[in-house]
Amino acid sequence: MDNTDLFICIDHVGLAVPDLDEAIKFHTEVFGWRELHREMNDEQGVAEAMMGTGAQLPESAQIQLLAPLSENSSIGKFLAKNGPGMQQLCYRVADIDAVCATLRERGVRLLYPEPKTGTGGARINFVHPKDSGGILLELTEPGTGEH
Ligand code: MC0
Repeated sequence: MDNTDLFICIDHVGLAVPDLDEAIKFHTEVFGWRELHREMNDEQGVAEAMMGTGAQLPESAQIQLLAPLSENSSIGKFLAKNGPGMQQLCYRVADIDAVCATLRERGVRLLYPEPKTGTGGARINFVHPKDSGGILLELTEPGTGEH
């Protein structure tokens, strides 16, 4: 893979929230976001909702509301340390295996040796915040069920 076009676009920004239902209510009623998709991801320890604007993808922006399933989960620990707020930035990729291989060649640490399952059956991995300028960077290759 050459220097250009590792990423397609920003897929979503993930917000850590203590309570998913309350966060969905707030973001729909106050900010006019629409709920596109909701699921539980036991492996990631989250209950999550993908929220969009009225536009169709790729114009639609997306935010992902992430509530912890336990205090020991990534979101549980993030909330305990930082309180609610922006937890991750997620880039969409076409071929996550190729992008991860390129990033590893460039000395970037990926959190998982192989991609795991994310929202809507996506294949996901994360760049450690220490290797991405202090931001937890998620990479997602969308599945067929993603909105
Ligand atoms: C930790 N750090 C962060 C951070 N989390 N920096 C920026 N953004 C974050 N979200 C920093 C800490 O401040 C600390 O820096 C250092 O990283 C180590 O943090 P820690 O608190 O000691 O470590 P842990 O145990 O909390 O682990 C952090 C780590 C973890 C990123 C490895 O959160 C993780 O594995 N995340 C990936 C999985 C995940 O986030 N899943 C939930 C979303 P200092 O300077 O103090 O040393 S699931 C999802 O997103 C799926 C459903 C999807 O989109 O499809």
